[in-house]
Amino acid sequence: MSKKTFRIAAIAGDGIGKEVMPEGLRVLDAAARRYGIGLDIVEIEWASCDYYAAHGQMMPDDWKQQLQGVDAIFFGAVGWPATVPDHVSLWGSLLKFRREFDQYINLRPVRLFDGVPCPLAGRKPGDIDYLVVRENTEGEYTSLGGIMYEGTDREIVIQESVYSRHGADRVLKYAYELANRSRRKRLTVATKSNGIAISMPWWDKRAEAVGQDYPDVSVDKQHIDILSARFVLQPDRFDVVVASNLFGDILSDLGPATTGTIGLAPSANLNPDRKFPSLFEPVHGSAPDIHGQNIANPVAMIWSAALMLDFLTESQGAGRAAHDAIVQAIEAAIVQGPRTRDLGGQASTTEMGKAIAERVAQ
Ligand code: GGG
Repeated sequence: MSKKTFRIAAIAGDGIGKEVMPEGLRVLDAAARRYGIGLDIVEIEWASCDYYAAHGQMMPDDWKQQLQGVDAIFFGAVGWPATVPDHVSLWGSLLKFRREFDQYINLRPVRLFDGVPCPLAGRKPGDIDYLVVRENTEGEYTSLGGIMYEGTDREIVIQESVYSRHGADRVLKYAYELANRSRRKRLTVATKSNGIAISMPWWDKRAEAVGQDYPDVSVDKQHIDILSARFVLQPDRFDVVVASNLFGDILSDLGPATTGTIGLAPSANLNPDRKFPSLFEPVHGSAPDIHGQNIANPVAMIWSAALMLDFLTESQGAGRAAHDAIVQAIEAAIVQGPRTRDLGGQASTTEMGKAIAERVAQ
């Protein structure tokens, strides 16, 4: 039987996306060679604010056709607010991918690595190790609404949130499945059913209904405010956390911040049905403040590459081995160096990327 070659669209995007992408590709190449995984990388310039400056839109009209036959998208970062408003760049690229490719799961692992100074006093590796499952196609992220009496002192703005039973149930089911396979079998459901009095009690009810099929999973519904405080005060009580689009976005920046730096946090935007390509990207954005200096931490991009290989191979054989080797190489590089500045070192993005790639290749 001939070996499958995976076709990957590499989209660096904006800002530090262009600096961490080469390191992600370097490590992917090292892993593919070592484990005999066929990769065909297609580098794409659009889905960036540079493309917008030249064409007045983030992506070409035929972007979907151009991605035909692609197995996954490896994405850097989007946003360059000096030239394109953030909501225009986000809705014109990343959110289009998530919606049109029905990437309804945004899986964001949060983990404290050995060797990283933890901002939470007394916490050690193992104390912070959980998964945030963010609903990724609906919720608070909508363009439904409008402004009335604009520019007057009677100005009114309405912005709708949208939750469907189909959308909530499928992300809850995914989170229950993960919790059921986890060591602690614990699921935390982020909610705000005391204040957001229609959609959040409904979300709680869907969590109960879907949970009927998972009697071994213990479920804890927590309001988003206290849940955020507990991410800081009691991170060891979390295992799998499921949240709406906005709550999940906030939690998955807060969680990594408690593990030292958001520069470590990867994410997988998944279409678990595998009908469309999934997208793998660091949680961090384009960071215009540090762009162009070759100092950004490439780990989030590199860890996202590991998640991509794991997903593409359905956690089997060479893909699983490559995933594990990349994560081990990240851990070793963090402990032994070289480390980027956010980890207390002086290394450049390139030096850290090379150090991880060399370990993967060994
Ligand atoms: N690599 C992630 C990225 O570029 N994020 C930009 C951003 O603002 N994302 C918002 C979101 O994930 O909803």
